[in-house]
Amino acid sequence: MIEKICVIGLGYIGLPTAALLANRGYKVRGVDVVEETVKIINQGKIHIVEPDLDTFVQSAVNSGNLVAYTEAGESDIFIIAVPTPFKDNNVPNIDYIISATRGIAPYVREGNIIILESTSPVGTTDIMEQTLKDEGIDTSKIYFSHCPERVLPGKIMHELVHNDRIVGGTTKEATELTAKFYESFVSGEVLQTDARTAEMAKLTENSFRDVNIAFANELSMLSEKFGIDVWELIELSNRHPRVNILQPGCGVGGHCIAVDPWFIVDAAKGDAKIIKAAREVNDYKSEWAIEKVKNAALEFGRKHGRKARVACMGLAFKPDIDDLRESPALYITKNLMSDCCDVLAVEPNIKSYDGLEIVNCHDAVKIADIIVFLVSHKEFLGLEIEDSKEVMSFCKMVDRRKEKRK
Ligand code: SAJ
Repeated sequence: MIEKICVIGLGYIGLPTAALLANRGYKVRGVDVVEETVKIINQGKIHIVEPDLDTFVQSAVNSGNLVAYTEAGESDIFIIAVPTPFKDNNVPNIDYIISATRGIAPYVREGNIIILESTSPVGTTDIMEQTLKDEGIDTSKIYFSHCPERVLPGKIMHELVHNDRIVGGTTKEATELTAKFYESFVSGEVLQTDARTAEMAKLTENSFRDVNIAFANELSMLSEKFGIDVWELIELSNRHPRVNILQPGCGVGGHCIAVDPWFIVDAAKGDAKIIKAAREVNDYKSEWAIEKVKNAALEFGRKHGRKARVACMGLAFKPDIDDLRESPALYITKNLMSDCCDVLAVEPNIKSYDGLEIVNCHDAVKIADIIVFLVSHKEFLGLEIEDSKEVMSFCKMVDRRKEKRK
């Protein structure tokens, strides 16, 4: 009978999972290496922004079912949900997984289930087992599985329960036992496979999205060249019953889609041609945007004999969130802060960031000479912009002046 669960890594995936399980009656030991995080959680509070998470954590802590520590402890199930970043050369870095696995080694017992939820290169679940063997543990009666997290930031608490899950064990028994556990709290379907397929499925999902966004981004650059409005083009093409083009943007950000495809490219040794090209197109889109804005600023400078004031509208990696991780909008804004223009950074979802002065959106559109929409935050929708201002849009953001003129 499963009673005790140890969740290693209390970030965007681990904390919601731990809180959900605790609310379902499991005794959860949350583990994080950051002492401050542990302290905040034990007060029933949260250290990240995610709708509804605060309520879940508060009731989990109040019930006594969720307690956070800096070290693992004895448990029936161990869930590892730590980050898997990549190194400078786009090679995945699984050091956090290895060190989390070593961290549970003293507490692992016969019959335990060890689940990897972190997005990982194919073969990582096997490496986890090998890591425990290297620590001198007999793993023959321990069950190892991968169950990739698939939740969308902003909708985590809903998707944790309602999404279908993929469970892949290193043995059939591990798959079945792990699937049974997820079925106890997931209302979506729990699909069974092996560990390597589960690992690849997660990478495939995010690469699929990256490739499709790259197609939209390529179309946006071609449309500019051909003098076509890309938004109208996509809207019209999507009226075909079997066409569904995504939205172009100023690049692809976040800690998942801009990262995970590289795990496939690295392992494929030259064979992941489309996936690699998509990553390059999406990264290039940000450089292309920088070039366009710089040229517009230089042109303004030539005409008016002074530096242009450029408002960068949005810094987050996607609309209506405060997350700046791998954000192309932030990258573009920082890049523009060179000597060719004066930048006004606008981000309604954050108060301050690393020495950057954040300007209110209404003030920014009044002060700026060039207004550059990078993220389509809801706050930007009703903005009144004077006719004299130059507007450049790298995201779905209707220029209301054009609408009025129609
Ligand atoms: N984007 C576009 N155009 C679009 C859609 C997205 O440019 O049409 C951009 C966004 O602006 C953003 C980036 O793509 O910069 C990623 O945003 P997203 O909303 O597509 O996805 P994430 O990174 O927030 O979450 C993804 C999800 N994966 C898929 O939809 C296949 C989520 O389900 C995963 O759990 C998550 O990655 C993860 O943790 O791997």
